[in-house]
Amino acid sequence: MAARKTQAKSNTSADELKKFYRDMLLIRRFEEKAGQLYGMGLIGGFCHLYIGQEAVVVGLEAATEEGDKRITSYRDHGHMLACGMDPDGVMAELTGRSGGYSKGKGGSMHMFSKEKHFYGGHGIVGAQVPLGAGLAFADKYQENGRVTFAYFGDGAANQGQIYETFNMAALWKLPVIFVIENNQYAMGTAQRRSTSTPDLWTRGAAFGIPGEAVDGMDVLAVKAASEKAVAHCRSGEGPYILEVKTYRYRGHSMSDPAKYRSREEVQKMRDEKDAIEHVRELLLTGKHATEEDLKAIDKEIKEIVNKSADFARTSPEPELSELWTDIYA
Ligand SMILES: Cc1ncc(C[n+]2csc(CCOP(=O)(O)OP(=O)(O)O)c2C)c(N)n1
Ligand SMILES: [Mg+2]
Repeated sequence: MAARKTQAKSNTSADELKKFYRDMLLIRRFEEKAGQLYGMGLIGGFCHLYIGQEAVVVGLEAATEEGDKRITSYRDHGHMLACGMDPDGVMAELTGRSGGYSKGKGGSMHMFSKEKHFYGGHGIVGAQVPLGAGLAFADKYQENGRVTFAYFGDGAANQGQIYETFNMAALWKLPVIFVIENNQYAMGTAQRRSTSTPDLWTRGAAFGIPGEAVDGMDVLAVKAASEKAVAHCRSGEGPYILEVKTYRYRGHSMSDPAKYRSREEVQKMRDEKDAIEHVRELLLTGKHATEEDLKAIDKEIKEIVNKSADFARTSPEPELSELWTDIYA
């Protein structure tokens, strides 16, 4: 990895750094495996990988408490793993098997876990944002002190429904953190080609919603920003916007020919900004872990991911009788 300022910040411990390394690596290896299964024809439909963006969700989750909620777009496998959903159930949903979180009937973009307070997985760009405000409305109504994380992309940030939601969330002081995962592209459209201002976090100004931008390739910076945003929401001050600057290494989805950016651009991010390498370096240079310790974590993750792939291949397809269950009619 090329030179990068890697000073350990004081708001972490060796154990937490190791947990960040482990949690981010789980997402990366899981997604690499999903990409392989897709290539083998075992996953059908759309499949949007989260590789490169791991520090966003892992850093944000570090400030959550039991009962806090999360809702996101179709680029959702990382969010599921980061909030503690079972890799077996997620992978089996990708392969459309009965052991999946939606019994194999939802696929990559439509998984939920009531237990982990994960409200999807939404294929319609931006649709999850007003739903996220609705979750926060319920929490405010019940006065339970919970916070909702509503994630969306830089492309979604240009939609009208986002601003209708900002208005209501600010008016009613809803405990919702709007997380803009700015990975610089909306499908093949670079942010500079679609967006009038580069700083998306300032978009709340018209509604009196505070916010900030954060380096989404630095998990410690994301965690610190998340703590601040959560404290703001829990104290009853209303919504907060976090624009997390990140980058996706893979195509928009598995069927993206990636003609809109150069290989060099992607390689430069991988070499200079990779979030997992960053934490690895902090662990080693700070002598919080040895190469052997990290190898043990790598092995553990590989086993978890291989097991999930085996489960996803061997779990049976849904019974025909399932065609008529779990549907609104
Ligand atoms: C309402 C709607 N319009 C268009 C699409 C097609 N579409 C799917 S993803 C996407 C780009 C969204 O980009 P961004 O919000 O930056 O999220 P990212 O994919 O980068 O995570 C588009 C236009 C859609 N799914 N829904
Ligand atoms: Mg984007």
